[in-house]
Amino acid sequence: MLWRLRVEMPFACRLLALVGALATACPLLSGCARTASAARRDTSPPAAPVETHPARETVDVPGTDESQGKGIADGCFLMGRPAGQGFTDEQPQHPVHVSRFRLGKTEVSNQEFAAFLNQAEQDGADHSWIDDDAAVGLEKQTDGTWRAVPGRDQRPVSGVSWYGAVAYCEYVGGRLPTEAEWEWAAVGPDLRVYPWGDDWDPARCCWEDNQGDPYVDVTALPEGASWCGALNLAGNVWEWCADWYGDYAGERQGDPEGPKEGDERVVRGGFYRNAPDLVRGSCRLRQVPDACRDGIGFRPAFDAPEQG
Ligand SMILES: [Ca+2]
Repeated sequence: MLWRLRVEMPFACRLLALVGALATACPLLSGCARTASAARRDTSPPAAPVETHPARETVDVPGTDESQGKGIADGCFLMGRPAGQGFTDEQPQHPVHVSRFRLGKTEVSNQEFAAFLNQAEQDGADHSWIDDDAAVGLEKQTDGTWRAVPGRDQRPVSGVSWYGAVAYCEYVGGRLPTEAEWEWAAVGPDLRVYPWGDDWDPARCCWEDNQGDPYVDVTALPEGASWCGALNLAGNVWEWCADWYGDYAGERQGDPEGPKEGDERVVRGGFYRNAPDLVRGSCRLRQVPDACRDGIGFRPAFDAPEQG
C-alpha cells in the first residue's frame, strides 16, 4: 500500500534534516530547554474483523483541494525532540516523511465500541479485546450484549487491548496509525510542542488537573485541536499506535513502521491523570499489547483515497 512505501526525501525534508543537525550542534538553535529524564518501555496478529464498515468522520488538512482527495497532507517533519529536550526515548530527533493518510477526528467512543462488540465475533480470538473492569464506560447486560454506561456514551473507550483496537479499526475499514503518523498529526509542519501550539494551556486538554468525571466527550475541547483538526490527541486517553516500541534509528526515514518485532506497543498522547510533559506531541509510552487498562484507548487511521 502507498502509505507503507519508503519515499525519496524531497528538498524540504533534506532542509529539515540540515536544520535538525544545526539545532543539535548549536544549543542556541534548539529552542527552549526542557528537562530530560529516563525512557520507559510493548505481541501477534490481530483477531479476525467483521465485514461491516460504518462511516466515521476523519480530519482533513486545511486548504486540501477536494479534487486531490481528503486526508492529512504528506509532509516532512523532525520526529522526536532535540537533545536535552523531552525524554531520552524521543531522541535522536530525525527527519521523517509521512505519506498522505486519513485519521479519525476523535478517539473511539464507548458507544462506538459497544456497537462493534455487539456485531463482531470475539469467540475464538487469541487475545482478549477488552477487560470488563478496566472498561469503565461499558457494561455487559444480562442478555450478553454491550452498552455504554448511561451518560458515558460519548466518553472515550478505555480498557481496550491493542488487539481490540486493531480489530475495531479493521471493522471500520481502517487500521491503527503508525507512531510517525500520530506524531505528524499532533505536531505538524511547525513542530508544535502541544497539538494547539508551543505554550502549555490547561484549558485545552483533559489532563491531571481535570476535576470530577475524569474523561471528557471525544468531541469536547475543540480549542485543543491540532493543526489538522484532530481532537484530544493530547490527554483524555492514551492512544494505541501500530508500531512495536523501539529506539529511534536517527537517519531520515519514509513512512517508518517501527521495529519488526518487540514486546510492547507504542501508546501516545497521555491521559486524564498526566502532567503536561506527558501530553506533549512527541512523548512516547509503551504497553504490552494484551494490556487492558483504564486510560488507554485509540482512534483509527485510514489509507488516503487514490488520487484520480
Ligand atoms: Ca488522546
